[in-house]
Amino acid sequence: MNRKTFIKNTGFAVAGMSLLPPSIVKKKRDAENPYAFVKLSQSPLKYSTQALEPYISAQIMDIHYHKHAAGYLRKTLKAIEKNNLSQKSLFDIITSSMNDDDFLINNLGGHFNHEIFWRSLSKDRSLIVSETFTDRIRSDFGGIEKLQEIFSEAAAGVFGSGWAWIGLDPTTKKLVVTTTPNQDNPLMLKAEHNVLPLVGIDVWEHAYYLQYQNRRKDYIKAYGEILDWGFADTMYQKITKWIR
Ligand code: MN3
Repeated sequence: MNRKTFIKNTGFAVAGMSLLPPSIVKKKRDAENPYAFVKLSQSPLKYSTQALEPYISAQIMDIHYHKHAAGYLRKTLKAIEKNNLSQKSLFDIITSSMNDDDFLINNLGGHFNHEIFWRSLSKDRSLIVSETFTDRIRSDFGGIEKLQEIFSEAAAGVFGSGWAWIGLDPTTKKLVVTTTPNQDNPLMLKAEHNVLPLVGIDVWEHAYYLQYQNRRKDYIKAYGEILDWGFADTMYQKITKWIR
């Protein structure tokens, strides 16, 4: 879908499109925003850095969370200050043109992506998902195994550094698998396919190289073992409710 349709259908540029005063619409929107958990801080991990072994080593988790992701946040804070954006929500910034500032795009993208990534992982992952989500997956992909297969193939096919995502297309209301290069997020206007991401896999080498070296496919397989479908379901429910 093109940018204008995306903005129109998702209500991101909602002022003037509602009978309610924009301030109230905005408040309602913000309160229910499925990405409200992304703040200008790192959320604590809901598991220890060792908890995902043997799938992802404690060393990787430690460096990834405390060094790489922390660095994206630190630089995001800098970029937000430089661009006078502290009054805006991170969601509003990431879905705007972001002043075409590459430093801001790369680092806010990095922060945003990792906040989703940590939540998508769990050692005690839930494989039980709601009927509505199961039906959606079955209708769009034929089943959860098939979805996981397509998602894994997309992740393996990312050239260089980037991400693969399972997202909801706000126009068709269907689930799609898409990829983004670098630290781009499918919410960004520049994304090839604008979708609302449920979960994403980080295929930067820093996410796996210390343990898997060049065996990206083994890392993707391991990720599949700790992907929390319960979280994907929660995001699906929040997103569908929000864009209704
Ligand atoms: Mn990373």
